[in-house]
Amino acid sequence: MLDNTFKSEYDPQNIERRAQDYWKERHSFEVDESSRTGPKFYCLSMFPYPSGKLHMGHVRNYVICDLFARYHHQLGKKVLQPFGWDSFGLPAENAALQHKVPPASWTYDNIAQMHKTIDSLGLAIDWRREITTCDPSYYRWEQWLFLKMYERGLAYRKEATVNWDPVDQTVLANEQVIDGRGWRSGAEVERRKISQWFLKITDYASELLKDLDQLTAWPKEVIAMQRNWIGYSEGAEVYFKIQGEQESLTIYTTRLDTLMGVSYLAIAFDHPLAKKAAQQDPAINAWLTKLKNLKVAEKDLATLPKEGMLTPFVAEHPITKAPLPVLIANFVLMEYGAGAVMSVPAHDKRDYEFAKKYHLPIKPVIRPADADTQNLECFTDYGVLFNSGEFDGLSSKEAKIAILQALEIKGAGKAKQQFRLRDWGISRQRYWGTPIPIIYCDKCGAVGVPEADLPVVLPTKVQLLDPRSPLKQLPEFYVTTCPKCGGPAHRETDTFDTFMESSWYFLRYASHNCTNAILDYRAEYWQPVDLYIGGIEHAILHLLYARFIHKVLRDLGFKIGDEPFKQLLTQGMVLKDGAKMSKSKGNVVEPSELIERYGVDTVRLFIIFAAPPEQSLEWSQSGVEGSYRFLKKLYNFARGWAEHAVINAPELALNSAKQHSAIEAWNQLLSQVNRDLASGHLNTLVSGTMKMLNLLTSWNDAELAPLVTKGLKDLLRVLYPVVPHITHYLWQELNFGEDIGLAGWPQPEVLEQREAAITIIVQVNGKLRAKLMATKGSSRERVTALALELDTIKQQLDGRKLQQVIWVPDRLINLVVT
Ligand code: ANZ
Ligand code: ZN
Repeated sequence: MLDNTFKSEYDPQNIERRAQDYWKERHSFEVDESSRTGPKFYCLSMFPYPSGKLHMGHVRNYVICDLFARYHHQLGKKVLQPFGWDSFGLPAENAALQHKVPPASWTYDNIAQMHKTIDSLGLAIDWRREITTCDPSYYRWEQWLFLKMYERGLAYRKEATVNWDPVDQTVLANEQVIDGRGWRSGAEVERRKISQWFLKITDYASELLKDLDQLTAWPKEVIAMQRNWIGYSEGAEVYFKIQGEQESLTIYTTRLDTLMGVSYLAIAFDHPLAKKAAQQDPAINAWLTKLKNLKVAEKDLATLPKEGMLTPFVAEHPITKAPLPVLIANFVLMEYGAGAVMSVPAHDKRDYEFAKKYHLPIKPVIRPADADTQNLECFTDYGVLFNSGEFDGLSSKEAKIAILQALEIKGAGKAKQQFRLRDWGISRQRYWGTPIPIIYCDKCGAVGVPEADLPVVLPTKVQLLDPRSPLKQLPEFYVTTCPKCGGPAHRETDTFDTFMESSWYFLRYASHNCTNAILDYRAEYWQPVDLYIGGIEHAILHLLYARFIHKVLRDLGFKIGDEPFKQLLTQGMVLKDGAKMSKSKGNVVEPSELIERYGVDTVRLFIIFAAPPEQSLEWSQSGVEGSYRFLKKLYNFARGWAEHAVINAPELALNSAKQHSAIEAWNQLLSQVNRDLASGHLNTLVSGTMKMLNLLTSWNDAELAPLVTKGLKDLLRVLYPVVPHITHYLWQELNFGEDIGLAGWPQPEVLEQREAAITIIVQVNGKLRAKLMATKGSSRERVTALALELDTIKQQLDGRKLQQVIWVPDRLINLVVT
């Protein structure tokens, strides 16, 4: 009866090859919008950068995603799980310099290599939809999208600061600046202003904020990070008169309640008033020049010690008319609010430090509600006003309103909302990226490349000799004619920030082969992504940019909804000996080596079992071996069952108490694993299946044996999303069917309904002695017989005579004995 392919030993290599061949031959995971009924489920992991090697963090990401994809498929949904490569970016340029290979061939070689490892994972991916972002068929639509945004005023050019390496003569990305020096040349990095392209994400700031409320299935901390980054604040503008000046100085504050405690005003070093001060005072001029040429990377600016300088200007308090000094301070940012602040050292930490350093007055005006005065030198909470004249006694909340009214009457202020979010700078002075489709003409200015001329193809047969972008040295690329006037012109040689590619790839998977538009009805069908899985390091920028671009595409007329990702799962890191597993730490475990040795099912099982998906996973060799042992045990059990049991024997009617309690125990485990999966507790799902196998192993007598067939069918299906290969194989070998992936998901309710087992209390002389399980509606005789079979009742009745049976149907049986 045993098929000779059912090997005696667990042989993962053979099993996994067989399962993967089966899926490939049958195109099991290719999904079309019209095929198979049932709700859709779009399951996506963040696509990787093809650095060359797949690491354990990737594997964890894809295994978790694959588990959900297979599970939802079992639930009868139409599941889309695509894959692709985020293949533009700096590492390809660095590798090109180091190994003297063109970035394109380096990238495509890496993709081929990583493809192999991914294939061995046995993921349920629809490979027809594979996307490679450095392919012109992909980025042409990104260029199209940019041009649409340019037409609508959502893309514009302005001067912005970059990190300039004076030795390598090139702009550096922030990550290429190490301790203020160029990563390669070691030269001190300068800040330079050059003209760059920006996308107006600020136009969408309030919607990006408001729609966070829709994202109820995102981790709370990610929502908080997004909210902080957008940085909405409600405050007021106040206009301070400057003695002897026409124009007043506007400041932005969120603490109007502290107005009566202002002791000075502070302006940014690049504020127009600071420039004016510099014209009058050479010392100021010298200091500003120093600040301007400061050789620090953008990212280090915020960490500089706080410095300031007094200007000759004197401001007037709008209510008290008291004179206030105006200072230039390096912590005031020109880009935020009004580029100027009213400083209240008694209630703001930064103002306090600054006032101490420069011996400026400190005037407390807010006290805690439960104290007569302010006892801290710097009290930053809300409270009750004092020292504030007509506003004394008001709460901070009341005072904000009252002071605003007073200012409005004088024309000295108004309410103002503010976002911290800045427009998105997308120009990169790099080679390996999507060319920005713009042509510069002396007559017509910056002209968009006509749609018919797209894509602007990035030349790939290039040799990188130094870190400068070769595009700037390739006249065959940049010399062109103006699409408007036909005159001589040149192309933009900057490329897009690679966050551009990852801001819409999840839409393109659906419409992967659409040649006449960026998206089609299929993107509308699959949106939103039902479950998106990736690292927490993308909690802010990637997700924000993707949400933004999604909304832009919606506004271009695609019916894709307001938000791209319904549920977000941020997976934890993979650690080894407590440290992040990484090449630089030299503690990497190679996925491919492990897979060769144990098979991918073992790796999958370990990854799922070792930690809940959101938490970090500590690598453990003994854990891997434990997983292998479990699979071997499962295999041997199934094989033993096939040898000794009558497969497909009719399941016996459940008629013994023992069977009922076995079924009850089984149902409990099945309910538990169902709950675990629904709530994403994948590690306890696995421990549930381990208990299930133990239970099955214990059903080794004649009475329970008939239940094992059903149990094994359940167990294999529950394990299938975790270890799809071995379960696929056993399902076939046990003659349960062709394809376990199509056999559905075992729900405990189904079983409960069928058996409708209920608990009946067994009393002896009115005292509770036992409980038993019986089918609902069982007769008095049947329940009596079941009760008399119970060991505890047998002991109770030993030598006594049954006089009477009191019977409450479906609830209680009382055996009266003498
Ligand atoms: C007076 C004041 C008193 C402030 C006080 C705070 C506490 P958010 O919530 O982030 O919007 N500010 C305004 N513009 C600034 C700029 N360009 N650079 C640096 N700081 C600036 O913060 C708004 C607060 O940040 C404002 O409220 C202002 O200081 C400061 F007890 O005004 B506040
Ligand atoms: Zn022109």
